Amino acid sequence: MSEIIEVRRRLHETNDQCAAELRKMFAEAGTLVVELVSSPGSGKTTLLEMTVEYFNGQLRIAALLGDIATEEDVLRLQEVGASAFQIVTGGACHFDAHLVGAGISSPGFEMPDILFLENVSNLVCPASYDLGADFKTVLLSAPEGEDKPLKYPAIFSRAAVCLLTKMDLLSHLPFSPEMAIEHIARLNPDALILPISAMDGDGFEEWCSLLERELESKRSESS
Ligand SMILES: Nc1nc2c(ncn2[C@@H]2O[C@H](COP(=O)(O)OP(=O)(O)O)[C@@H](O)[C@H]2O)c(=O)[nH]1
Ligand SMILES: [Mg+2]
Repeated sequence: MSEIIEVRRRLHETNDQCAAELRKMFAEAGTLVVELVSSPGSGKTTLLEMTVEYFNGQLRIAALLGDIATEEDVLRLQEVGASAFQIVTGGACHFDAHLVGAGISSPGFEMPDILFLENVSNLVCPASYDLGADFKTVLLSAPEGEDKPLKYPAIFSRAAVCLLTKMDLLSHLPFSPEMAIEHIARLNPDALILPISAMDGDGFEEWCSLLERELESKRSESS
């Protein structure tokens, strides 16, 4: 048992060293790095598609997309004009910093203004890994239920931004955004919680303004 704990500790240490190197590289390049975490189907790729469309070429946006298999999401993002790279994890349920390092070494990758890391879809493992990002954003969609922050507290405690997605479905579901917000705020009083809908665009202006502010503040800090 103590050997397993020792191996885990060493794995996390090498991950954290790699994440620190990535963070330094991103700061030098003036690149804002945002990690997206959620269950499958909560709307991560849709959020990215709409974010790219919102900025309409004014900012250079790239994404590393994690899936166990397929390149479906890369094609979706390339279609809207983003620079997108697949990280097929070959069965692993999360990114680690080394995979992000490999992703940004892909042929054709150029440091963008904003780099999104769409992690492999689940609310468990991605909570434990530092990827060198500026912050984690967790998405909770209305069909998943407002109890998920209580069941998966680590990711909701560590994410600086929580997006409540698919708000256009509220009239069809018993989901209570107020209760979801209460659960998240109890775990993470500093989290910024934003209800959004990709169907009618609600919340996207706030989301994109937040990205612009964070990019500006990162660049003024590192200059
Ligand atoms: N009604 C509704 N559907 C959405 C919304 N956002 C995403 N979807 C749909 O949810 C499904 C999964 O979205 P996707 O972005 O692929 O989720 P991901 O697995 O987290 O990347 C797709 O069919 C989307 O069209 C939303 O705000 N409202
Ligand atoms: Mg996706």
